[in-house]
Amino acid sequence: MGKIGIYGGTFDPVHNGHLYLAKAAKEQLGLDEIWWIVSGNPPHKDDAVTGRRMRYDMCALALAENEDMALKDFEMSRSTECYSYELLEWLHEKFPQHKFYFIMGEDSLDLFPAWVHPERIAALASLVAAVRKESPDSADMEQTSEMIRSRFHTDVYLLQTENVPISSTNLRESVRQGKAIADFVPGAVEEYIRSHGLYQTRDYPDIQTIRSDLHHRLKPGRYRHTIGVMETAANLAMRYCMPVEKLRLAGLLHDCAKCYDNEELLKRCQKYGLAITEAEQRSPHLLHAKVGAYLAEHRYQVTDPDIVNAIRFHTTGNPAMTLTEQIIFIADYIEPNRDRARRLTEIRQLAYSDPDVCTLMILEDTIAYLKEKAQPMDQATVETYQYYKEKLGKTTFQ
Ligand code: DGI
Ligand code: FE
Ligand code: FE
Repeated sequence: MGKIGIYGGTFDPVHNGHLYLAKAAKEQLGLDEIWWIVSGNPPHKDDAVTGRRMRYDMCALALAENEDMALKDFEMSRSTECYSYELLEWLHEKFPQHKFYFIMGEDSLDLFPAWVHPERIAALASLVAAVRKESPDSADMEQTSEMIRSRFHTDVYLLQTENVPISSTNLRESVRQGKAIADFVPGAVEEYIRSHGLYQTRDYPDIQTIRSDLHHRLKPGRYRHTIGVMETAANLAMRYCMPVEKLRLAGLLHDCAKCYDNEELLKRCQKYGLAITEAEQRSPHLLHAKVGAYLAEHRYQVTDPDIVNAIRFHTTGNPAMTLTEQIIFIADYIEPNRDRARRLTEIRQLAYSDPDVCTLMILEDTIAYLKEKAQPMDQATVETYQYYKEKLGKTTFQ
């Protein structure tokens, strides 16, 4: 029988205060493991909550180096919010051998009786709440916990904690104001928030204006493809709880430099001061990605670096792409007007279920195609392929 702490929450984003509380619970109660459970997205539309996948990914980064902290994925397939009593009933049924300790966010003990079915929670788990050391409320907390003990016939543990003045709400606001948050979240989480452009309300340039500009500049077939990538990127954004407007814009702009021929691309690289790789020298069409990224920033006034990079890497890919970059890379390959690639049906399906495997298959097929045509391979293509192959454990699908 294991003593398992259950730590559920929105974690939008996960921060050092969460880690501190989980560690305190583990140490003070002698728990074997803490199971972190990231809540689903509420069914009503609520822009304040980031997509579950991203909140989950941030927790994975935060917990990567903590062996006794386990990130559980029980709710991954559920789109609706799961009440705590439902979660505990489910856990109790699946893991009858364990004893559960339900860790409550700070100061929520007195609200416990107002939860949905508190008696069912209390029947299946001990309750754990944090009291700040030397807090004037600690006497009240003792009283509250006594009341809950006798009313619900369950153990209630009070953790002694330092005052950790961090909240997810404040962190979101800090990011919005451009303030540093490095002191309050693990480094990898900070990097994730930055690279995904989370919690920033950005003013995106007007899609309609750019659309009509591209309608004039691109050949009809290229324009059709562009719209196909834009809509496919929007679909994938919905699938992965990403900002739809942002992905549409990235899709719309990804081939914005396709109106230039090779000579013009080389000329513009020189003019804009963009470095040219060996493969690009020999296959200058590759440069439409770099030049496109430059135009997005300077001609179309895109300020979001994640969008600019998605355009920059859309042809070759890049190791450890952000989800935005990956979606554009994939959408470019699978949009409805595409019909030549082999394994397209399979790759299209994977786009909506496993973006990493999908990315790897696209790279495999692109590399096979380049070999067949004796085309020079860009270093970025090779490195991206190796990165995803390694990430997925050497699987090949040939
Ligand atoms: O611009 P699109 O045609 O919509 O699509 P894209 O930007 O993905 O470009 C696709 C072409 O680029 C396709 O013919 C494969 C080629 N490509 C991808 N990686 C490399 C490459 N060509 C060379 N020479 N080297 C690469 O590493
Ligand atoms: Fe392209
Ligand atoms: Fe394209």
